[in-house]
Formats: sequence, structure tokens, C-alpha cells
Amino acid sequence: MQKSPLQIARSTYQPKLPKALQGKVALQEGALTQSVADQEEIKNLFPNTYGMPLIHMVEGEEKQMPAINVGVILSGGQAPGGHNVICGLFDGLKRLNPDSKLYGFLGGPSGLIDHQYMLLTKEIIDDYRNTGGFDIIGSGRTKLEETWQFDKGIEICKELGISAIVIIGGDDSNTNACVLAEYYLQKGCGIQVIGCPKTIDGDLKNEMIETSFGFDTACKVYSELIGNIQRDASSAKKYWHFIRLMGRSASHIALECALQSQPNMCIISEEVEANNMTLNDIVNQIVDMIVARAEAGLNYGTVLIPEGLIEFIPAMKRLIQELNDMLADNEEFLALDTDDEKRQYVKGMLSPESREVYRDLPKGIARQLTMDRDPHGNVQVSLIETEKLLIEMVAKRLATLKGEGKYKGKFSALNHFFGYEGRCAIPSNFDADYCYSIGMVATHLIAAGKTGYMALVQNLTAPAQEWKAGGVPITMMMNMERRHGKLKPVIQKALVDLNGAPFQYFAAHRQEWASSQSNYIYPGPIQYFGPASVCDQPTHTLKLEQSK
Ligand code: FBP
Repeated sequence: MQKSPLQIARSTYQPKLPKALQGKVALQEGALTQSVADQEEIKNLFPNTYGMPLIHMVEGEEKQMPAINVGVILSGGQAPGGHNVICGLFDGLKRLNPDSKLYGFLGGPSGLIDHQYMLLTKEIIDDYRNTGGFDIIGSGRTKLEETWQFDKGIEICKELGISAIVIIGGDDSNTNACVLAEYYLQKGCGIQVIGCPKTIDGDLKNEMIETSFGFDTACKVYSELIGNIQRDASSAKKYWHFIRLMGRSASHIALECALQSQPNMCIISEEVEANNMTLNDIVNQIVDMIVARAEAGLNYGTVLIPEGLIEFIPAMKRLIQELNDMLADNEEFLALDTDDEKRQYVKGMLSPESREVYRDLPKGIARQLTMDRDPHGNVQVSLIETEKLLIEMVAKRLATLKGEGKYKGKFSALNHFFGYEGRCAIPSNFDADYCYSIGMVATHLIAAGKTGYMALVQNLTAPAQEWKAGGVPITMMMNMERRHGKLKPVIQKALVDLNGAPFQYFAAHRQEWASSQSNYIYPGPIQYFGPASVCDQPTHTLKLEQSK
């Protein structure tokens, strides 16, 4: 495989580890835990994995570990650093016992069910050190939820002599990791399950998990691109750039990119929902800013839009819900030929409020809402081009204002969507170090016989050697939520906290960023070599959250 000069140089990077993980590691048990809410229900559902203690890792006497076989699974969307979790796990296992083996289940959780796997050797691992992507074993979105799937897992683990599975995934995958751990304990089959916190979306975080891996690198990549666009905008002075940023639900990515690049506007879905805003309210807000800038002779700027926005606009959320219910397996609708017939049919079936919202949507978007559905029958919001929708609606409103003599500027807009550009980027030093540490932590949890835990690395705004390592029982992060009509135990998803320091900082500065000519920041590309002040900085979100 041919490699770029950076890849070659990067392959020799030795990730920094917390002091506690640099030599021999001892485990200390901390306080017993309980779930963040719904304690009785969670306890009943997880009788064996509920209430376990927090684990702290310290330098100390290390127990001997017999040779063991471990399986690893990558679950869900790619996030920079996943390969380093696997490298840390591999190195940790081999250090504790060189005869231990690591198997990778291929293509995500389905690899465990379908018995697709590969043995990860040193040669393979060395090829993937500090690289982006999940291609070492592939990932997938199959949900590990049903007992027949768990039983298929037991079969292959028995065949390969695997006594522990590490699941690298987001909130849902880690919830399922805990269900699996509980099931395997109940069955007494001797298979431990450990989770690792992954997702670029940054919404797997809480009192214990400071951030999910991949968020740092992805945001840095997008912020670089936004900065470049802003420099172009302020050079050419003729375009408005509408930039949609990935993040299926929460707006953490958009907020972090705003903090890094200081755009003229950044919409935060959580605020839209809290203020019960309509699509027209959002459009008017953008229009007001464009008009004000035009009056100052500034016919250019940037607007950041979180991917999940549409579902946070209360009226749109209701409309989407009605469409989901109405269109699920609807033969009548599917039999209609033309878009016009479909539009009429839908209008006839909606509630009066939703019909009004639907009628006001540009035809293309209205069509998208009735077309693209995921396997669960839900609209795939990531496919809805909100940036184009907003451009269209803003342009229309500006034309009206122009006709009324209230706007004299020129509106020329370009749209962008940044998502896949950052999900597999070469991990920043932060993610490379964090992920390698997570992998090592997972090894020590396995060696200590733990199950139903998530690997924990904390104190992340300090230099890596001061990071703290340990484990948190997954049940501690759970509450009961309604999913597809049923109450289920799940890890709470973290949305942007409107009272939190990152949003508050943004809110205190956005006015200034909206009107100014020169507040843009140009973060530039991720730096891998150089002073720590340039190469090892965590996200603004983390720094603000931890600045007390
Ligand atoms: P995870 O939650 O699995 O980490 O994935 C996050 C994400 O990258 C979202 O930001 C995005 O909406 C989605 O995956 C895209 O999904 P897909 O990979 O199926 O295109």
C-alpha cells in the first residue's frame, strides 16, 4: 500500500499516555454507583451490572494475566482515532501477555452475529497506527439487541476462545454493550463486554465521559474549511456561504466550529427548540443580519447550520412525525405516479397545522420529506439539504424586501455540507493520544475481569500525562426513554446545554461576530508536529466546560 509522507511520518508517532498507564497498572475501586435516573427500573433490568463501583487506575502492583483472546467491534459512523483504540488494546494485551490474541469482527456488530472476523497481527496493527478511518476491520450499524444475536455471539466466542468483547461505539452501541454484558453474566458464559465512547457528534458525554473521541479531529477539520471559506468571503466580498455541519441530532459540532472560526451566524438547534421557533423565524433572523450587513456595505458572510436542525423546529418535528406515521408501508401512497399526486395526497392527510407548514415548504424539500426513509421508517434528516432550503427562503424574503425598498444589497449564496470530509481524517494528537489511552484502559478492565464498564479517560484539558484513567459502569449513565413507542433503558444523549459555558460564550459574542468585518478566525489545518500550544490543544468546548 502506497503511503503519503505524512502517513509515513505519522506511523512512528508514539501516543502520549496518562502517567497511570505508562508502567504497571493497579485498579482501585471507588464509590458504588447508581443510574442518573429511574434507578429502580434500571436496577431491575440489569441485576448483575447495576450499582458497580467506579474504577480508578493508578501506578502499582500489576496482576499477572493469563493469555486470553479478545474480540473488537467498531460500531456506527466513522470517527478519527478508532484505529488507535484498537492499537492501544492490542499493545496492552500483548504487554500483559504476549500470547494473548486480538480478533476483529468485520463490518460492525454484524461480524459477531455472522461470524465474520480476522486475527489482528502486529503487521496489520502497525499499518494502522495513528491513521483515520475504520477500514482496519470496517464498521456497521446493525444493532445488537436481540437474544438470538447474543447467542450467535456466544457460538463464535466459544469457537475462537474469546473471553472479552470490546465495543467501540456511540450511546446506542454502548447501551447495547451493557445489555450484552448483562445477558452474558446471566448466562454465565464467561464473556466480558467493555464499551468505548466514540462519535464525532460529541453527544456521548456526561458527568463521567468528558468527550467522545473523534469530535476533536472532525471539528478541527471543519473549522479549517470554514476558516478558508471565510478568508475567501472577505477577499472576494461577494458571497454568502451557508454551511451545514454533520451531527445527526445535537449541535455540538456546529457550536464548536463557531467557537473556532467565529462566523457571522451559527444556528443552534437546541436554542431553536427552546424558543419554539418556526422556520420563518430562523429565516427572518438570517435576513435581518444580511440586511444590516448590506447597509454597512458587507454583502458577504457565513452561516453555520447544524445537520439536525429540521427536527428541532417544533412545527417541522410534528410534520415529520405525521409523515412518518402516515407513510409507513402506505401502499396507496406508493402507487401514486407523479410528484403532484403525491403532494396532494399528503396534504389531504395532514393535520391543518402540519398542512400549512408543508404547503409553505419549497417543493424540492417537501418531496424529500416524503421520499427518503431509513429502515425504521424515519425521514433521513441528514439527506435533507437544510442549507439549500434556507438559501431559497432567504432569497425569496430578500427579494420582497428589495421590492419594498427595504434592502439594497446583493445576495449571492453558495451552499456547503461538511461531514464526510472530517470523519476519517488523520486523528489529531488529542484524538490519537485519547484513543490509544482508551484502548489501554479497556485492556486493564478486561484483565481485572470487569464487564459492563466503559473505558474512562478524564482530565482531558490537562497535558496527557496528567489524564486520569479508569472505568465507569455503563448502567450509571442510563435512564429510561421512550423509543419507538416503548420505554427502554438508554444512555442519556447529551444535547447542547444552553446554560453551559460553551453556548454562553457563543451567545455573548455572536452579535459582535454578526456585524463585524474582521472577527473571523482562520484555524488552519491540524498540526501534528510542533509546539504543544499548536498541536495538543483540546476543543474550545472542553476548555470552556472545564474552566471554572
Ligand atoms: P455515529 O453516531 O454512529 O457516530 O455517527 C454519526 C454520524 O456521522 C452523524 O454525524 C451523521 O448524521 C451520520 O453519522 C451519518 O450516517 P451514515 O454514516 O450512515 O451516512
